[in-house]
Amino acid sequence: MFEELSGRFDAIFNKVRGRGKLSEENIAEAVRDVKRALLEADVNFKVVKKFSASVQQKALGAEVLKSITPGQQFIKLVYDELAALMGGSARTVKFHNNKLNKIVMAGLQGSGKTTACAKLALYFRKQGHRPVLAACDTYRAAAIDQLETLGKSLGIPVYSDRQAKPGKIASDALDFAKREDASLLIVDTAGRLHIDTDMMSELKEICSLVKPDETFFVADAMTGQDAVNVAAEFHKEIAFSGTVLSKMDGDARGGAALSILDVTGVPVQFIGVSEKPDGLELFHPERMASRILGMGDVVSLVEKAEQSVDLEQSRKLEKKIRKNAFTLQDFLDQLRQIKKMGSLSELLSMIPGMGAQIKDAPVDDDALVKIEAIICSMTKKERNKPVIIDGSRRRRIASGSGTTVQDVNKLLKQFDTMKTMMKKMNKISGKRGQAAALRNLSPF
Ligand SMILES: Nc1nc2c(ncn2[C@@H]2O[C@H](COP(=O)(O)OP(=O)(O)O)[C@@H](O)[C@H]2O)c(=O)[nH]1
Ligand SMILES: [Mg+2]
Repeated sequence: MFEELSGRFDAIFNKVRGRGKLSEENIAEAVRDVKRALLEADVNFKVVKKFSASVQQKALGAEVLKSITPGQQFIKLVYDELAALMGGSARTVKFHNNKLNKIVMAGLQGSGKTTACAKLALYFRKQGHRPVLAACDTYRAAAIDQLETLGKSLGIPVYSDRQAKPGKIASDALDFAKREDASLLIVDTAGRLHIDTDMMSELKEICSLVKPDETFFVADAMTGQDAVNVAAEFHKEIAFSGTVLSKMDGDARGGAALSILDVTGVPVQFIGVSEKPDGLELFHPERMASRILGMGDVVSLVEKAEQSVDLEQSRKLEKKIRKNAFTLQDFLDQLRQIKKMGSLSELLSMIPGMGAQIKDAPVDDDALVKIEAIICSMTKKERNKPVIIDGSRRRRIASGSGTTVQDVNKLLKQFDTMKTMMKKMNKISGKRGQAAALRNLSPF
């Protein structure tokens, strides 16, 4: 996400970080660089102008110029402004209890509305809601099938009527939701390739019948400024309450995410990060700002780790390390824990300071697959007692895992080094040593 913009900020910050003092000229230069970086990331020019004026004015204030760490202060300032530009803290949807909550989706064709319907239904079901979906896109026949298929795969009821007009479907869907004892109705609507009056009057009619608690505008992040312009047009016609920015997993440059709130006055609430129904995340402006600025996304990383790592297993592992009883099987288990957390490169990009480094030295997620394959081709005995793995066993393991003897050698050597390191750490001992050993456990 936003690698290019991150790279630009990294360079700008490196320049200011190194200085003991910042002159007014230094600040002016840094602000100019920030401006250029944002424009290149396709941020709306009015937004850029306002943003850089504000940064410049604040940077010339006492905190930055007189600070003993002016570079850091400048970075902090840009971070604060960037987070504020995207809306500060995350905004969650407020639901009513004991009442049917309603969401209407709006946006151009292909922006990701239908996908977002399924994603939101799944997201809110995880929070204890009972969602149902309504297929009000009668403009394209396949759209109804698409929603029905998604609903079926997730076990979420979908209301459709291939003969009726969108308005009728919407009002019938309200009854359907009541019959199903749903707590949430999400209404999919038809988009068009461009804004047109048909689409808008259809939407307005649906909204007047459904009386949604939230109207979400779905914008394709890949389309940058276009998405922002369309959002502004839509907002004039139907005042939507939140934005879902889809396709943030693609090579979106950041323009939409950074401009849409300022231009429409409505914050981004969710981002789409994959085509799959679970590819939806709550949008956290502060975390996004620190990610863009290469400050890492430590909070997200910790949350992700907490979700995936089995605490019981970690404790057992710690014990084994202390007793020098760490085996290749443990190594494999550890590797799988890491994989559960996502791809290695994705994880590394969330670690502060890592963003720029991994861009130059791409982390090879395939290497992990290889290691996994090699260990899987070993017998239980070999995994627990790698010293028995002689030449002929190495050849067998290599051919069994589709790797080479060199690969097997390399892994065994790495494992050996790791064990030696653990032993050393244990000698230093104490909690600190163990923690360090655990941290160094990863094979990279
Ligand atoms: N990579 C990616 N693809 C998405 C995302 N959201 C939607 N898509 C894809 O974008 C295309 C259009 O989505 P769709 O929901 O049918 O758009 P609609 O016309 O607005 O209903 C489909 O191929 C989706 O799989 C996303 O967050 N990431
Ligand atoms: Mg659709």
